[in-house]
Amino acid sequence: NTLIFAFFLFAFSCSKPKIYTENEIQIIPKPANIEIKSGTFQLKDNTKFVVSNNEQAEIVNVFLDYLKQSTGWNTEIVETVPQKNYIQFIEDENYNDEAYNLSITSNYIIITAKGEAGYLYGLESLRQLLLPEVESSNVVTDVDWVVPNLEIKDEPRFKYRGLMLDLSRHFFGKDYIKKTIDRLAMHKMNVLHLHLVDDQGWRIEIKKYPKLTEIGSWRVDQEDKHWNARESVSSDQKGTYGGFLTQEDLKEIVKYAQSKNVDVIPEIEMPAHVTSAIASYPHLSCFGNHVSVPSGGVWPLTDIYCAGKESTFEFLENVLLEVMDIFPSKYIHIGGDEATKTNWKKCPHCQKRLKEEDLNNVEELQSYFIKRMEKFINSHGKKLIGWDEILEGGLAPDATVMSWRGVKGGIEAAEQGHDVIMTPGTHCYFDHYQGPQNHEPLAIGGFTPLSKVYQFDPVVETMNEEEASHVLGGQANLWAEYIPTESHSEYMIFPRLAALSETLWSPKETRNWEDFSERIQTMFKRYKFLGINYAKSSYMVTV
Ligand code: TNX
Repeated sequence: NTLIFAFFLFAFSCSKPKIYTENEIQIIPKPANIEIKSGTFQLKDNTKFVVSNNEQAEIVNVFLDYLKQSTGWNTEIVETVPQKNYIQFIEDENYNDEAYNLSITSNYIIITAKGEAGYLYGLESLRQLLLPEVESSNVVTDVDWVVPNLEIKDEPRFKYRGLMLDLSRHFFGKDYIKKTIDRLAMHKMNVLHLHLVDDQGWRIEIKKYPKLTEIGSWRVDQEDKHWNARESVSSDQKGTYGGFLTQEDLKEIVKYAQSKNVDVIPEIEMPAHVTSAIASYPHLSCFGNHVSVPSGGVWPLTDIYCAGKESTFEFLENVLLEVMDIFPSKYIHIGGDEATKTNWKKCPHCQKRLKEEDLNNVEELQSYFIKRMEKFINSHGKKLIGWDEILEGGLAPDATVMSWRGVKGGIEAAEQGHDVIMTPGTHCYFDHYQGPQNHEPLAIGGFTPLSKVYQFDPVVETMNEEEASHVLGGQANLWAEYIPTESHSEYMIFPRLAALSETLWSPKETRNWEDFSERIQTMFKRYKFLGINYAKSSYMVTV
């Protein structure tokens, strides 16, 4: 009798559809709204993907290439809805740009969105409902490709969700950048800011000025242990460490990024952090002294572009023309940070400019510089972004401010009615330490573990509604002085990018550290399958 009873109990529990609990849904960033239903959908080798336009087909094709790696399936894309077991894409103009709806029933999955971004994010969520084995680059057998029935309604809290890679202090090539774009999309991040110019290397081919990459992209040594202790090398030594991206490389990167809803924003630094440019073309500085591309840090930054000579502006406009031709982004970042203006005070050209323009001091001269560049950039239909130093001496009329010295620059810019991207060093600098310092690779300083990043909020409490509406979002910056290799770069980015993605995507009310720190465990498994050298230490220490 007991046996019969046990049998019935067993049969009953088998026939009862499984209901997932909320903590079994481990998507990062956490979706705005999840409603779990009973039952599951089984993904199989004959599951059909149903599309009704090219946009949908393109996004699905990329997903199927990825899915094939772990499943080995040759999944079909069709245009007519089959009887059962299909994943259908539906276009709905009423959705916001990046919003999507993911509806899973035992018979079908429907992803509804306005366009590519929404379809992509719907699929990224579906991906994270599947077991981490789906990230494997080899076919895995014995995996139940099953997902819970549910309804996800999701859209981002902020429209700007970025990561900056510094390609100057150490050079990172095309393949690594494309890999990073994949990982940004996986976390529903949508901006890659490329820091292409700095003292230690010019990293973008400019056809009109070939010396920028013949000379400016190369420096002497590649020993990186004592960044600040090193001296500049003499100008007759030819550099061996470095590299640059050709215009073809960059166009390829941009195109790839577009397929993943990632906007690539180029940064062409000015007027400081440009020793590499001055090493290539000495006349760009006030006194035309010959300098070489430094291997270590340069401080103070006195060798900067001359703000008096017309030839400086002619050079920069020609550079920007080529840059704007490569990058379709509506934004051009012109840097603007950390200019020491001692040369401007002594330079006859700059003094003449001050008089002519009726300026009171060199801060106003920097403001003149940036405003002039903004006019040029605007006249080509683009918008200017600059680091928060561009506030000094008066902000250019339509500039977007990237606030890095804390949030105060951002607050000030928002008060003046300007758009703001928050990247405060306290929470968003991924070059900082993230675990116990004795056990971590050498870093620039600071302490920004996972939990600290998770506490980030781009909107400051004191802001009123109008000011808050100017906060476009936030960004992590990975300055690369101490980061010589790709695996080290990954180590600094992951898992902190996961925390950042949630602070920028998910509604503030859904944010919960305990819950996140459980979901991140599954993300670690995904990172492992993807071969990402993530930092386990980042999670060990909480602040
Ligand atoms: C300041 S953040 C800089 C960078 C350095 C960074 C190191 C900013 C706009 N400028 O040039 O790499 O600190 O954390």
